Amino acid sequence: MRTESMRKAEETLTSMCEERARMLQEQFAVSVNHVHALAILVSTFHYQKSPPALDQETFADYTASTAFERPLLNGVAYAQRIVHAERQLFENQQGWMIKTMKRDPSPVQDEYAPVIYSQETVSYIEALDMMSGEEDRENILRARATGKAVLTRPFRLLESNHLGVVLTFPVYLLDLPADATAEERVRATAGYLGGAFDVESLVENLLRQLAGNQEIMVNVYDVTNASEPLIMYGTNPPDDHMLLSHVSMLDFGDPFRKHQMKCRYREKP
Ligand code: WA2
Repeated sequence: MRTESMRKAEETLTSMCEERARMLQEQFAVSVNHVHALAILVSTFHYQKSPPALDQETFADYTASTAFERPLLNGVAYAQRIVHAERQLFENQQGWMIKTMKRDPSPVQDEYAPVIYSQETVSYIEALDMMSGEEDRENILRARATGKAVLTRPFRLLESNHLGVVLTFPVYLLDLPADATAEERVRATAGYLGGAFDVESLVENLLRQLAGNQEIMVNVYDVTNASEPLIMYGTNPPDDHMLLSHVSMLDFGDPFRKHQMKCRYREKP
């Protein structure tokens, strides 16, 4: 029998979950929009000026003073596309060697994506070839072929080891028509502007501020593969079908990925 109090509990859970999903999606969206603007900044000041009117110090200053615009990102960086034939000259000019994400000198590859500009909060990825990590590499290839913002599946981020996802925007050497082919896009690729959503600590922070946080448990999943949901936030709860739960849809702006939020009461109401 559905009692009045159960109906009330359900209603409360639904509205708390919807509110959290809306807030998270909103903060995600403003962060993505600002990274988009940074990709345009690199295109404008690094590539449309000769010599480039951007350097590490300017990038670090600008990204530090606009960090409030990207509330869920632990930092942003720009990785330049370097093909093997350019590697020697590039390393001589930079005064450092391209390293793998495990911090070894990079072995020979067809091409690399070393970080040349970074926000100070992620300065540890400077000089690292972002194509040497599986998740980052997949993002880079998909971003440049589509011209769109793309997200990785949830994985453990460098340094913090927190669970998060990486966002990548492509930067091109020239203005491409909206209907440019993947091949044309790859050929025109200058590099990749992106950053990491530290979901484990920054989403925690966001949810902690909301009323009712003690009563409910929130999980976020990457459900791109419906039969194999990947946990993105929260501790995986025991599957107790006796507890009320509510699923709210999330749209993080990458049509290739599907996400959802699942909320439960910590105790039977
Ligand atoms: N940024 C920060 N921490 C990470 C990470 C990352 N990628 N990957 C793993 N841990 C410069 O797509 C280009 C940032 C990658 C952009």
